[in-house]
This record gives sequence, structure tokens and C-alpha cells, in this order.
Amino acid sequence: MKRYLLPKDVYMADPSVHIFNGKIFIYPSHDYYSGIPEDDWGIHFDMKDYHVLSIDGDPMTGKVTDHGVVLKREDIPWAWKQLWDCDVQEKNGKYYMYFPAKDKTGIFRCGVAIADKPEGPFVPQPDPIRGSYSIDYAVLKDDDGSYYMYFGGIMGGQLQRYNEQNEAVNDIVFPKPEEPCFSPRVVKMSDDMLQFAEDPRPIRILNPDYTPMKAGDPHHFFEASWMHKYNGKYYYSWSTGDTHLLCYAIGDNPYGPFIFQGELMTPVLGWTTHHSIVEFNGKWYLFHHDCHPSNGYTPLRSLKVCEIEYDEDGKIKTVDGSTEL
Ligand code: FUB
Repeated sequence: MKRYLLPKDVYMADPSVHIFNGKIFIYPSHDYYSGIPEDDWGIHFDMKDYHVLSIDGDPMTGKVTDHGVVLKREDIPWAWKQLWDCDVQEKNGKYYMYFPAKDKTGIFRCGVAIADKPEGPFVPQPDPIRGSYSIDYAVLKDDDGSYYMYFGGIMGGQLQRYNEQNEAVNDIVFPKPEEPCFSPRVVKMSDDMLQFAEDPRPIRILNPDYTPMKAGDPHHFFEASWMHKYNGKYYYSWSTGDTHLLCYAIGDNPYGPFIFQGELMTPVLGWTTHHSIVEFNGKWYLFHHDCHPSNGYTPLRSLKVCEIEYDEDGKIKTVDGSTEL
């Protein structure tokens, strides 16, 4: 069973979900009708602000509150456009939002905005994180109090513009189907949560036989990194973009490598989906989006949640993404 979280004419996507102070908080992208024609570079996703949502109690039945606009483009000194998927983490009573936006030269950077409460409002830092690039930043708080950011997205997300040493490249080459797929990135955050503590590293997604996942594999990485822990293992999950799946892989530490396990969810209606996985009161939930309410119109996406289950080996049972409810 699935649940839409907002009225059918309110479009939000890319839900990053955390439990703060015992309550579910959702940090989504805010879609609206921009009229910009769809292209392969996601130019139609021209989002201008962020809202925060919270749920009273159970994700499948609890009342959803929209806390309104908590950060907007015109208040971010360096940002030009396209406020895409964000995430928020808490440290020492402060809440840090990490968000991608194109800077005034058209390059995606990671901004940071700070709040005193999980529901915001968030005050942006004057500059993006030094050395940041690409999109879809998701931050894990590990059990030892370290924070790790996972990021990257291909095509409109610009990951192909960088090599694995984090240098911008002049000649962009997409891997051939028989070559390893692009690698998302992981980086430890600085103690003050405002910068990277090290250079971002490529994440290796390996097949069960320890060979690198290939670009021609339908389970290849495309965008939408998420990390959660289950029984002490690190579950890295992602969207495959053009094959429209959510997949996951398991590792023993936050940097990987991660061994491919399977599909989290089969394709939804609409080109993208994007997700987060969270435990609440002993049950596990997959937050995501689809386009049933907009009749399949990809720029207008709707937030959903469903419960997920693990088997006794820690494998997640695949969710059928095609069903509306
Ligand atoms: O919402 C804009 C982009 O679409 C996100 O950053 C991607 O993950 C995809 O969902």
C-alpha cells in the first residue's frame, strides 16, 4: 500500500527524510509549472524554493504539515537557478541543509543553509562548499558521530564533467556499455559541517562477483544517492535514471565498495523517481515520487511513501513502482 503525502495539485519530489526529535521531517524539491520544455538535461526542473514537511506519528496515516517556504533562490547570494534535491542533517542542535543550485556560470555547486529548528527557516552561507560539484547531496550521520555526504548525477547533474580526481575535464566522455559505469562520490564533512574534510572519493559499485558494474547494466548508477544503515551494514541506494529503477548495494564501511543486491523499486509513472529510506517505530519506509497525479507529466511530481520489508538475510523486498496506491 502507498500513500500520497500532499493534495494532488501540490507538486514536490526528491524526498530526503530524517527523524528529528522523534518526528518525521521531509526535505523535498518543490516542483511548479515553469512552462520550460522538457529536455535530456532536466532544464524543465527550474525550482525556486524549498519547503519542509513533517508528519505527526505514523507515515502511512499521520497528519502532514507543510511548514512553508524555508529557503528561496533570491536569498542565496551565489545561486542562479535550479534548486534541486536537498538534504538536512543535525549536529549539536543546529540543522544544516545541503542543496544544489547552478551558480552564475551555470555550474552546479553545493550550498549550505543553517537553521535552529528542523522546520527552518534556513539561512544560506554566502558561498557554496569549496570544491563541490554535481547534484543530489545526501548526508549520513554515522554511529561514531562522523558525517558523510554522498552525491552525483549524470547528464543534467553534470557528474560527467569531472574526473575521479575531482578535476573539471574539457573532453567529456561517456563510458561505453562494456566499461564501468560512472561512480557517485562520497566525502567526509568537516567538524563545522560547512566544508569537505577531504577530497571526494569515487564510490565503487561492484557486482556480486566483485567486478565493477558496467555502464550497459540496467542497474547502473545515474543519480539520487541515499545511505542508510541496517544491522550495522551500509546500504547505498540510487536511481538508474534512463532505466528508471531504484537499486541498492551493501558495504561494510561508509566509503564502500558496495556489492550490488537488487532492485528496490521497479519503474514509476514519470521519467524520474528519487527516494529515501528511514526507520520509524521499528518499521521501514521508502519515500519517493511519481507522476500519477499529473497524468505522467514529468516536471510535476508527487510525494509518496510505502512500507518496505527485509528478509532474514537483510535483502529488501522489491516494491512495484507502477501502482498508484
Ligand atoms: O529534482 C531535480 C532532479 O530530478 C533531482 O536532483 C534528480 O535526482 C531528479 O529527481
